[in-house]
Amino acid sequence: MPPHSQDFDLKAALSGLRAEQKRLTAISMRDLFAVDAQRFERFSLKLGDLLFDFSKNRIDADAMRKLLEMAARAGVEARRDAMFAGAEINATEGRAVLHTALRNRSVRPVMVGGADVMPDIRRVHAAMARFARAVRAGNYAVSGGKVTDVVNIGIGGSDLGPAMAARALSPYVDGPRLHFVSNVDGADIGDTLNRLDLATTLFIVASKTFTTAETMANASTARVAVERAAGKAHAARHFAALSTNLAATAKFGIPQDRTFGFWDWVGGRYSLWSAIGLSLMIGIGPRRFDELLDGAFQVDEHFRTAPLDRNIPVVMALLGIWHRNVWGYATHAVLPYDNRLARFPAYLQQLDMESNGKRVTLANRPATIATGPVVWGEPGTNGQHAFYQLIHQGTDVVPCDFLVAAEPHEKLGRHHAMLVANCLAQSEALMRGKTLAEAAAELSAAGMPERKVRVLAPHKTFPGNRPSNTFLYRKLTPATLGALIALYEHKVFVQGAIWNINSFDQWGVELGKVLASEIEPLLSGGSLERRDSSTAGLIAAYRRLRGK
Ligand code: G6Q
Repeated sequence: MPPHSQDFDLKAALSGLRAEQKRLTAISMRDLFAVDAQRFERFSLKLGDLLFDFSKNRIDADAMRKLLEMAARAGVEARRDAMFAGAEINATEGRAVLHTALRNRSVRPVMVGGADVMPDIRRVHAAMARFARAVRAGNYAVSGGKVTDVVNIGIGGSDLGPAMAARALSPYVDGPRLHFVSNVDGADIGDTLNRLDLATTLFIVASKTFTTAETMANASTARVAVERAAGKAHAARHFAALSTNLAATAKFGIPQDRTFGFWDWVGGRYSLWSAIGLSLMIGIGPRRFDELLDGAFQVDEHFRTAPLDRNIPVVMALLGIWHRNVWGYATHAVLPYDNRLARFPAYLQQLDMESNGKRVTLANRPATIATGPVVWGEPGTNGQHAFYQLIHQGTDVVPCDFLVAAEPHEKLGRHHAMLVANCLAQSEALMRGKTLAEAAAELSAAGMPERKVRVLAPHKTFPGNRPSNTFLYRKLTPATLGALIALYEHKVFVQGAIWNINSFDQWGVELGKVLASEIEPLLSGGSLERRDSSTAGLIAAYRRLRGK
């Protein structure tokens, strides 16, 4: 990983930015718009059909210039180039980071350790496409005939991507029905098995390592159920595997021709583009899947080549750092006005929080400034009737990303116009707010006595100046989805580069896994001496409730 450029001092850069913040604290966003008729043009960027409006943030040209200087001095471009070139930028795991190679739609080779990885990528992609076509056409039959349902069994990066995308692209799903089982809670696999005809169901066991406890438990439960329904001899045909651990897939009994591999340089949360996308590919077909890759590739090319100030993921990242490190906002809301993007916030939650939830830098020292924010969100307009109260009037400021399509998939009267109007209204309300004087004037105009106006007006005041970005795209197609995901991937990358952290490991998930394997046998008995009194007390109470 190329280090931060020698002369780059993040703390000094942030303190320079704090001076800009101080200046901007005295200017409302209303004023920023009032004094600059070109503000929208100046603070928005386009990529194909996609418009990224970031004008409703508390920034101006001077602050933006300093942010861009920071990115340049931190060596973001060199790090980006190192990632695309297959350098071992995942330093703690000694791996390259090449999800971009999976959607490299050009003829450019991508070299890892002196070898071009593209032929292998194309080989697996072609095998996936052949299999997907055979399943969709009914040429790959299971014990009960044509496959009607596909269940992806995986968790984390081996679930969230295809599950989120299958929902986002449901208008394009014209193959078998898709289901996703991830949780080790038996309710997940139990409910899924109960509603399926197992004789016509294909299970795809998706696990990079093929050792993940939850996935292995769910896969074994599914196999027992299929063996019972279809007979041992026919059960194997109901399974396919997606993994880098081909020895383990063979041991599970999945033959090589139904095992689709990938590589250690594909991080779990970046793996939708690899074999992990097979369930989605079966659902929407290889051609639509390729469109997803095309959309991501378009963003990769943009990220690789656009100057920093025209580079959408770079600007997204810098605004995030502006909010997190300069203004001190700890969370970031993703609010899609696109109901099918219901799982997009959860997907981005993993992408961002697992990547940048780090407290040690690449210099192996504790991070002394805040890193990744808490990412959360729900689709609008539902959220408006739930948590937006806090976003508008709470004591914390929550920067928001709004996402909305110009064109719906449904032609249903006013629905889409209502949806879009609500989306735009929210960002306008957050930006403008309503002053005490305006609130009071409204109440007085409605005939409220002065004494009551004085009491009620503060409650009806909105501070405004609350930042948001808006993504407006033509329609939620596979290409649009691919582009949106890639934009956020690269945003997270740029932030990690500036914070000088490794965005591609996730050691923080390990400790809990180890403790769970210690605790599981204790649930049915044994000494609790080594546990703290809370954990011991909870285990004892559990045993009593279970009569153990
Ligand atoms: C993602 C993480 C994690 C991973 C799951 C599943 O970046 O590493 O979410 O994807 O733990 O791992 P397997 O694919 O190995 O089962």
